[in-house]
Amino acid sequence: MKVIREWKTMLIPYEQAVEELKVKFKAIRNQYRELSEYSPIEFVTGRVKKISSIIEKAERSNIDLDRIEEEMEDIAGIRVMCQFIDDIYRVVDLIHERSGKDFEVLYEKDYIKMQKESGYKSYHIIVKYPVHTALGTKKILCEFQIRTLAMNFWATIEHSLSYKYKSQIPDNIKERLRNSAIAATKLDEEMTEISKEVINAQLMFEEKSNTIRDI
Ligand code: 0O2
Repeated sequence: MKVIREWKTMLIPYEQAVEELKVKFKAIRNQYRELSEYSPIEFVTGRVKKISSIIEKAERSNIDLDRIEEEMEDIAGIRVMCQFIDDIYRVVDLIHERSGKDFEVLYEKDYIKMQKESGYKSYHIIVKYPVHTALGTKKILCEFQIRTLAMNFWATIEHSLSYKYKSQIPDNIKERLRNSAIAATKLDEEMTEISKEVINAQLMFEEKSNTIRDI
């Protein structure tokens, strides 16, 4: 059994990885904005799992505590929020383009096309990330979760309810959560439609203005 000091030492590279990766994703977002281009990244957050959550998840998932660094993929977690569903796949492409450079993509889970039983939706990518610390270089596992603002809203509320009910959410609440997940999907689809209509209207307006100028 690790003592607190050993846990803290183990988590140092994870803290560093989260800080570095947040900077990298935020830089992508800022570069789009500087170029006055639409950014598929709305905002980015990151966290290192708390020691108590690591131990709780290891018990729940039957992971030997001596193997958590090899088997627990989300000790370091980065969350990328997007406005629209299409943006998620643009971010996924950006991540693939950087694979082999900043990090190595190991595998991914598309919980948008294959929604979880709870109603949870998000795109997960597990990467191996090299961290250079005072204690040497280490490759750690990190999970990227890419989702829309509506998916994030749903997951945040569902997560805090799960915590409140110690993962024993009553059936009627589970049902209502599944219904609200359907409503969140509808919201995402409607927002996509609205944005397409606004873009088309803008294009038509620009075309008209150009024609008038040509006369
Ligand atoms: P936390 O507190 O967010 O870190 P599993 O054992 O199936 O739960 P696994 O196999 O590690 O998890 O992988 P999976 O399914 O990709 O889930 C990893 C993370 O995705 C979870 O980490 C959550 O952050 C998120 N997630 C997955 N399913 C749900 C869900 O139904 N609702 C919500 N709100 N989030 C979900 P943790 O460690 O469970 O939680």
